[in-house]
Amino acid sequence: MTFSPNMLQVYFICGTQDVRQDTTLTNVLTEALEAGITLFQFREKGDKALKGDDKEHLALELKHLCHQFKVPFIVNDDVELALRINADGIHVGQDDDTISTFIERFDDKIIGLSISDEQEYQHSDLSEVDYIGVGPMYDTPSKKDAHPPVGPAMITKLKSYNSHMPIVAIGGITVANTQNIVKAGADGISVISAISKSDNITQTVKDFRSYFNN
Ligand code: TZP
Ligand code: MG
Repeated sequence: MTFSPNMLQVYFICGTQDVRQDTTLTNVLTEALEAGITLFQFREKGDKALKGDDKEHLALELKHLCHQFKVPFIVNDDVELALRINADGIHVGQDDDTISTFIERFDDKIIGLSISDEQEYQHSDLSEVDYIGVGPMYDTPSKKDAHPPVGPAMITKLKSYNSHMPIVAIGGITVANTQNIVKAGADGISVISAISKSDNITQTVKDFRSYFNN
Protein backbone atom coordinates (compact mmCIF):
# COMPACT_ATOMS: atom_id res chain seq x y z
CA MET A 1 0.00 0.00 0.00
CA THR A 2 1.36 3.40 -0.95
CA PHE A 3 1.72 5.72 1.97
CA SER A 4 0.03 9.11 1.99
CA PRO A 5 0.33 11.65 4.85
CA ASN A 6 -3.49 11.91 4.92
CA MET A 7 -3.51 8.46 6.46
CA LEU A 8 -2.05 9.95 9.65
CA GLN A 9 -4.98 12.28 10.37
CA VAL A 10 -6.90 10.14 12.85
CA TYR A 11 -4.56 7.29 13.65
CA PHE A 12 -5.94 4.80 16.17
CA ILE A 13 -3.58 2.51 18.10
CA CYS A 14 -4.97 -0.34 20.20
CA GLY A 15 -4.37 -3.78 21.70
CA THR A 16 -6.53 -6.08 23.79
CA GLN A 17 -5.03 -4.48 26.94
CA ASP A 18 -6.49 -1.08 26.05
CA VAL A 19 -10.20 -1.88 25.82
CA ARG A 20 -12.75 -2.01 28.59
CA GLN A 21 -13.77 -5.35 30.10
CA ASP A 22 -17.30 -5.11 28.75
CA THR A 23 -16.28 -4.99 25.09
CA THR A 24 -13.72 -6.40 22.65
CA LEU A 25 -11.02 -4.93 20.46
CA THR A 26 -13.00 -6.05 17.41
CA ASN A 27 -16.08 -4.12 18.56
CA VAL A 28 -14.08 -1.02 19.43
CA LEU A 29 -12.24 -1.08 16.09
CA THR A 30 -15.46 -1.62 14.14
CA GLU A 31 -17.03 1.47 15.68
CA ALA A 32 -13.87 3.51 15.15
CA LEU A 33 -13.67 2.46 11.48
CA GLU A 34 -17.34 3.25 10.87
CA ALA A 35 -16.77 6.71 12.36
CA GLY A 36 -13.80 7.44 10.11
CA ILE A 37 -10.36 6.63 11.54
CA THR A 38 -7.70 6.86 8.83
CA LEU A 39 -5.17 4.26 10.03
CA PHE A 40 -5.01 1.48 12.60
CA GLN A 41 -1.99 0.12 14.48
CA PHE A 42 -2.30 -3.20 16.32
CA ARG A 43 -0.20 -2.84 19.50
CA GLU A 44 -0.35 -5.87 21.80
CA LYS A 45 1.68 -5.09 24.97
CA GLY A 46 2.15 -6.15 28.55
CA ASP A 47 1.59 -9.22 30.73
CA LYS A 48 -1.76 -10.17 29.25
CA ALA A 49 -0.81 -9.56 25.63
CA LEU A 50 -1.88 -12.27 23.20
CA LYS A 51 0.96 -14.30 21.74
CA GLY A 52 1.53 -16.88 19.01
CA ASP A 53 -1.52 -18.18 17.16
CA ASP A 54 -3.99 -16.18 19.27
CA LYS A 55 -2.22 -12.96 18.38
CA GLU A 56 -1.95 -13.93 14.72
CA HIS A 57 -5.63 -14.89 14.41
CA LEU A 58 -6.78 -11.64 15.96
CA ALA A 59 -4.36 -9.65 13.79
CA LEU A 60 -5.76 -11.28 10.65
CA GLU A 61 -9.32 -10.58 11.70
CA LEU A 62 -8.50 -6.93 12.41
CA LYS A 63 -6.63 -6.58 9.12
CA HIS A 64 -9.64 -7.83 7.19
CA LEU A 65 -11.87 -5.47 9.13
CA CYS A 66 -9.64 -2.49 8.31
CA HIS A 67 -9.57 -3.43 4.64
CA GLN A 68 -13.37 -3.44 4.46
CA PHE A 69 -13.04 0.28 5.21
CA LYS A 70 -9.94 0.76 3.02
CA VAL A 71 -7.95 1.71 6.11
CA PRO A 72 -4.32 0.57 6.40
CA PHE A 73 -3.48 -2.01 9.07
CA ILE A 74 -0.08 -1.63 10.72
CA VAL A 75 1.60 -3.87 13.30
CA ASN A 76 3.60 -2.51 16.23
CA ASP A 77 7.09 -4.00 16.63
CA ASP A 78 6.39 -7.54 15.47
CA VAL A 79 8.11 -7.62 12.09
CA GLU A 80 7.65 -11.37 11.60
CA LEU A 81 3.90 -11.17 12.27
CA ALA A 82 3.54 -8.20 9.93
CA LEU A 83 5.18 -10.19 7.13
CA ARG A 84 3.31 -13.41 7.87
CA ILE A 85 -0.10 -11.81 7.66
CA ASN A 86 0.89 -9.34 4.93
CA ALA A 87 0.10 -6.27 7.00
CA ASP A 88 0.27 -2.87 5.32
CA GLY A 89 3.16 -1.79 7.47
CA ILE A 90 5.09 -1.76 10.69
CA HIS A 91 5.70 0.76 13.43
CA VAL A 92 8.92 0.45 15.41
CA GLY A 93 10.49 2.29 18.32
CA GLN A 94 14.08 3.23 18.98
CA ASP A 95 14.69 0.02 20.92
CA ASP A 96 13.12 -2.31 18.33
CA ASP A 97 14.73 -3.97 15.31
CA THR A 98 16.57 -1.37 13.29
CA ILE A 99 14.89 -0.71 9.99
CA SER A 100 17.96 -1.77 8.02
CA THR A 101 17.41 -5.36 9.23
CA PHE A 102 13.99 -5.68 7.57
CA ILE A 103 13.74 -3.00 4.90
CA GLU A 104 14.37 -5.44 2.02
CA ARG A 105 11.38 -7.48 3.13
CA PHE A 106 9.21 -4.38 3.52
CA ASP A 107 9.32 -3.13 -0.03
CA ASP A 108 6.02 -1.38 -0.69
CA LYS A 109 4.97 -1.37 2.96
CA ILE A 110 4.50 1.53 5.35
CA ILE A 111 7.28 2.08 7.91
CA GLY A 112 6.81 4.31 10.94
CA LEU A 113 9.38 5.17 13.59
CA SER A 114 8.91 6.65 17.09
CA ILE A 115 10.94 9.72 17.97
CA SER A 116 10.77 11.27 21.42
CA ASP A 117 13.30 14.09 21.23
CA GLU A 118 15.73 15.98 19.01
CA GLN A 119 18.59 13.66 19.79
CA GLU A 120 16.69 10.60 18.61
CA TYR A 121 15.72 12.51 15.48
CA GLN A 122 19.35 13.42 14.74
CA HIS A 123 20.55 9.86 15.32
CA SER A 124 17.86 8.08 13.30
CA ASP A 125 18.29 7.03 9.69
CA LEU A 126 15.02 8.23 8.20
CA SER A 127 15.81 7.35 4.59
CA GLU A 128 13.37 4.41 4.53
CA VAL A 129 10.86 5.84 6.99
CA ASP A 130 7.42 6.96 5.73
CA TYR A 131 6.43 8.91 8.85
CA ILE A 132 7.60 9.58 12.39
CA GLY A 133 5.49 9.37 15.55
CA VAL A 134 6.57 12.23 17.82
CA GLY A 135 5.87 12.34 21.54
CA PRO A 136 4.65 11.95 24.12
CA MET A 137 3.04 15.34 23.66
CA TYR A 138 1.44 15.22 27.12
CA ASP A 139 1.30 12.82 30.07
CA THR A 140 -0.10 9.50 28.92
CA PRO A 141 -1.98 6.83 30.85
CA SER A 142 -1.19 4.21 28.21
CA LYS A 143 2.59 3.72 28.22
CA LYS A 144 4.44 3.05 31.45
CA ASP A 145 7.95 3.63 30.11
CA ALA A 146 7.08 6.79 28.16
CA HIS A 147 9.66 9.58 27.97
CA PRO A 148 8.86 12.96 29.56
CA PRO A 149 6.29 14.95 27.55
CA VAL A 150 7.78 17.20 24.86
CA GLY A 151 4.70 19.24 23.92
CA PRO A 152 3.61 20.39 20.44
CA ALA A 153 6.67 22.67 20.07
CA MET A 154 8.69 19.54 19.25
CA ILE A 155 6.60 19.06 16.11
CA THR A 156 7.31 22.58 14.92
CA LYS A 157 11.02 22.11 15.61
CA LEU A 158 11.29 18.81 13.72
CA LYS A 159 9.25 20.21 10.80
CA SER A 160 11.72 23.09 10.61
CA TYR A 161 14.52 20.55 10.03
CA ASN A 162 12.60 18.74 7.30
CA SER A 163 9.15 19.98 6.36
CA HIS A 164 8.60 16.94 4.11
CA MET A 165 8.82 14.29 6.82
CA PRO A 166 5.23 13.38 7.77
CA ILE A 167 4.63 13.66 11.53
CA VAL A 168 1.94 12.11 13.65
CA ALA A 169 1.77 13.35 17.24
CA ILE A 170 1.31 10.85 20.09
CA GLY A 171 0.78 10.73 23.83
CA GLY A 172 -2.03 12.16 25.95
CA ILE A 173 -3.89 13.57 22.96
CA THR A 174 -7.60 14.35 23.40
CA VAL A 175 -10.16 16.23 21.35
CA ALA A 176 -9.53 19.21 23.67
CA ASN A 177 -5.81 19.53 22.91
CA THR A 178 -5.85 18.54 19.23
CA GLN A 179 -6.06 22.15 18.07
CA ASN A 180 -2.57 22.83 19.53
CA ILE A 181 -1.16 19.78 17.79
CA VAL A 182 -2.59 20.76 14.42
CA LYS A 183 -1.38 24.36 14.80
CA ALA A 184 2.11 23.07 15.54
CA GLY A 185 2.16 21.47 12.08
CA ALA A 186 1.38 17.80 12.66
CA ASP A 187 -0.09 15.78 9.81
CA GLY A 188 -2.27 13.93 12.27
CA ILE A 189 -2.89 12.69 15.79
CA SER A 190 -2.45 9.16 17.09
CA VAL A 191 -4.34 8.04 20.16
CA ILE A 192 -5.01 5.01 22.28
CA SER A 193 -7.18 5.92 25.28
CA ALA A 194 -9.06 8.90 23.82
CA ILE A 195 -10.78 6.44 21.48
CA SER A 196 -10.51 3.07 23.27
CA LYS A 197 -11.87 4.45 26.55
CA SER A 198 -14.36 6.89 25.04
CA ASP A 199 -17.99 6.70 26.15
CA ASN A 200 -18.96 7.62 22.60
CA ILE A 201 -16.36 6.38 20.14
CA THR A 202 -18.34 7.54 17.12
CA GLN A 203 -18.54 11.13 18.36
CA THR A 204 -14.91 11.20 19.51
CA VAL A 205 -13.63 10.02 16.11
CA LYS A 206 -15.85 12.55 14.33
CA ASP A 207 -14.57 15.30 16.61
CA PHE A 208 -10.96 14.36 15.80
CA ARG A 209 -11.80 14.24 12.08
CA SER A 210 -13.27 17.73 12.20
CA TYR A 211 -9.76 19.19 12.67
CA PHE A 212 -8.74 17.95 9.23
CA ASN A 213 -10.16 19.03 5.88
CA ASN A 214 -9.99 15.85 3.85
N1 TZP B 1 4.05 6.09 22.65
C1 TZP B 1 4.27 7.27 23.21
S1 TZP B 1 2.97 7.76 24.17
C2 TZP B 1 2.10 6.33 23.83
C3 TZP B 1 2.84 5.53 22.97
C4 TZP B 1 2.44 4.23 22.45
C5 TZP B 1 0.76 6.04 24.39
C6 TZP B 1 -0.33 6.87 23.80
O1 TZP B 1 -1.56 6.55 24.41
P1 TZP B 1 -2.65 7.65 24.80
O2 TZP B 1 -3.68 6.89 25.59
O3 TZP B 1 -3.21 8.16 23.50
O4 TZP B 1 -1.95 8.71 25.60
MG1 MG C 1 8.10 -0.66 20.12
